[in-house]
Amino acid sequence: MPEVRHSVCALDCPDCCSLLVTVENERGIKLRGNPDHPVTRGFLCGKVAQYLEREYSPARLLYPQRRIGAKGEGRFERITWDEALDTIALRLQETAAKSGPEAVLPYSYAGTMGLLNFGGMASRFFHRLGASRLDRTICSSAGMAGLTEALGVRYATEPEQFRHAKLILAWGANVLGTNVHLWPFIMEARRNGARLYTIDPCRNRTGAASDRHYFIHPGSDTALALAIMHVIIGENLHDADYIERYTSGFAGLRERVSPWTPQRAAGLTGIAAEDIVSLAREYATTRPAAIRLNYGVQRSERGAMAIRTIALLPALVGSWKEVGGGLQLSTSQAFRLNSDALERPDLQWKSLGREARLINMTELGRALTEVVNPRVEALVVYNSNPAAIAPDQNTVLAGLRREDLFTVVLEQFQNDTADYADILLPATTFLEHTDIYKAYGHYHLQLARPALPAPGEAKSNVEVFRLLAARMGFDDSCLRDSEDDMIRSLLDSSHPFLQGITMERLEREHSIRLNVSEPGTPYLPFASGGFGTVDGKCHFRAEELDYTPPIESRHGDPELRDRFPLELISPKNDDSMNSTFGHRDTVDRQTATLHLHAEDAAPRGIQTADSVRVYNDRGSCVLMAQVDGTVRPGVICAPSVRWSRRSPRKRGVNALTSPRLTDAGGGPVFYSCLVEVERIGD
Ligand SMILES: Nc1nc2c(c(=O)[nH]1)N[C@H]1C(S)=C(S)[C@@H](COP(=O)(O)OP(=O)(O)OC[C@H]3O[C@@H](n4cnc5c(=O)[nH]c(N)nc54)[C@H](O)[C@@H]3O)O[C@H]1N2
Ligand SMILES: Nc1nc2c(c(=O)[nH]1)N[C@H]1C(S)=C(S)[C@@H](COP(=O)(O)OP(=O)(O)OC[C@H]3O[C@@H](n4cnc5c(=O)[nH]c(N)nc54)[C@H](O)[C@@H]3O)O[C@H]1N2
Ligand code: SF4
Ligand SMILES: [Mo]
Repeated sequence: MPEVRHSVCALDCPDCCSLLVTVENERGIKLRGNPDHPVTRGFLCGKVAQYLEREYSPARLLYPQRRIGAKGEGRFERITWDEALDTIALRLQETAAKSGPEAVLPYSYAGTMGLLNFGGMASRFFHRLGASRLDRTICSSAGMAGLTEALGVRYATEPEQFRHAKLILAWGANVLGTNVHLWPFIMEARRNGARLYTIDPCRNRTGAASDRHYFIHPGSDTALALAIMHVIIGENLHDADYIERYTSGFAGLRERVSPWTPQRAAGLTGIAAEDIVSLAREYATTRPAAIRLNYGVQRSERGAMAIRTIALLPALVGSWKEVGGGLQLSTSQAFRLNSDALERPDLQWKSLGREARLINMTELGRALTEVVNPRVEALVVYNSNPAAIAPDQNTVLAGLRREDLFTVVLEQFQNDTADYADILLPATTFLEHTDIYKAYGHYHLQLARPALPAPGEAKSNVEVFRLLAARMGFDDSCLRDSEDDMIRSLLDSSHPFLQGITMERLEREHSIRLNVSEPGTPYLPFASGGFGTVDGKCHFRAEELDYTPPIESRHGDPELRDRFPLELISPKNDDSMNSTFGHRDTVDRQTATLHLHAEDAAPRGIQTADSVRVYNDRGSCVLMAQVDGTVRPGVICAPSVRWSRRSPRKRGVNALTSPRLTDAGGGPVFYSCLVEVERIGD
């Protein structure tokens, strides 16, 4: 008889879905969204609805392997776990003895969001070793910095409350593609008369399904937000009462935004002045109005400032006090788990007597080719595919090719990074191991037990680092902890949001809403102040607000713009999860596409289905042109991220992206990228 087991989708997605897996003879035969979960509500996105294809793909890595070809070539031979672990332990010990443990760099991101496998046992292991620490900036650090500047604490409107909004702004947020479980709440609001507007350089499915789509030039959102404030304050549409009670610095804000006329912003953003005026009026006068701000906005050179400025808007119009108002970027900070107990940063003192050096993951290329004292000599990659997803790919690959670099990769599939491994270890999927999940798009904490057996000899990250710790002779008891021990250490927190949430309850209920408000009542984080500042007020600090166009943009460096006149963005592909589904042919085709406008295509002799070479001073890649209305003239869009190993000349879109960092947070600037495009001859 088939049995239904609970699980949680571990992909790097705000929705963090509750899953039901139907299992027969220990084989998964059906995967669906849990109908009883308040956000999942019984459905899954298209990519994970088919996850059993990935689970049982013949391309899954099943055994430890050793590289026998050249780095990047992808030729390997099977070895035993004992051999693999001995080789790794010996190399890490030798490296640490010769050059110091900071010559070892762990590289990981959110291939799984499960906290134990994201960084639990691995963090303990690398802290105990005294390895370099990784600054995990690749996705959201600029946005987090900007949001913290604006609000002091990163709390957000609950997805469940969007159903009460009358106006929803999807601002750099492809809801249908990357956050589809918000969509039913938006549809419910629209059935009750709400309007949905999108602000995006790309008219994707979400833009097409909106009541209005505002094409904005990449990296110009701060100018738009300042002009919206100009109109709101100039026309006296702000919420004087909310401002008086719960904010500070309003007089300065009024002064700061006075030169930010809609006309001025129109030139910078490409949005007509009268549209900016009407958008501002509607935003201030439609009650309640909610903003879904996503991370697209902060992948540009001054992305932190953009997030910060936009995030001040709800305080200006008082929409934080309304059910269905406010703003959501991320909910994750509300999960006040005891991460120090899980990750044990204190172990660094045992190994090094201090904190280890910090290496910014966005600068991996530089870290592998330029950083010294010590040089990175061993790289351990898990939950990430840096050969495809990191910016400035040519430098990253030059680093990965170094013969003196020892690279270990824990992976489920033979992807770009796996091709560069010296030792390649087979990893379990989230359906096969225990983990605990916070979300970044809702407030429900979830536990998952293995729903399916691991195939071949695949092991979880937790298990691999536990085994390695033993091999290295580390005798700290926390390095022998079970998954349940680790979960209990995480739950050991006195924060009121976690009160009453225990392992036993999680086991029984699978998903538990944080105690952010009384059960059944909406959570309004800033209805009456409560900002993360000393006085609980939202500080406008207007003198710090400012807009400068990205260097790599149409209003940026003129010399660069003359040579590379097109602004390239490479946002998420609807059917992808970064590079995770790169083995699928449909995904490969979608991410081989370059959308461009007819006005840019015609003078270059480019037509739909032509092969084109996209290039700048950093590199080039080959894509297939699609001339359509997705973008405006001057902007081109390549849905991402394709596997380079499947791409012509083994280079993907990140061969073009810049190694610059954002204005705050040290994040990548994927969407501030000037290029030129040419048709490849027949
Ligand atoms: N289907 C799918 N879902 C995903 C992912 C995926 O790869 N595929 N990835 C997951 C991950 S890692 C993350 S971080 C989230 C991210 O989720 P999102 O932040 O929603 O995704 P992005 O595609 O990065 O950016 C969102 C939108 O911002 C737009 N954009 C780009 N530059 C600008 C700009 O300067 N201004 C404005 N206003 N908009 C801009 C893009 O065109 C895009 O439509 O999604 C997660 N979910
Ligand atoms: N041009 C461009 N580049 C981008 C972006 C963009 O929008 N444009 N987006 C950026 C963003 S927002 C992000 S978050 C990064 C994401 O970049 P990555 O964090 O590298 O994410 P993925 O490409 O999804 O790769 C995750 C890998 O983890 C593996 N994995 C999954 N679960 C486990 C596990 O339990 N154990 C182990 N060992 N492995 C596991 C998967 O098989 C997969 O290969 O990409 C960034 N790169
Ligand atoms: S990727 Fe996102 S929407 Fe899809 S199943 Fe996972 S959590 Fe849900
Ligand atoms: Mo991300």
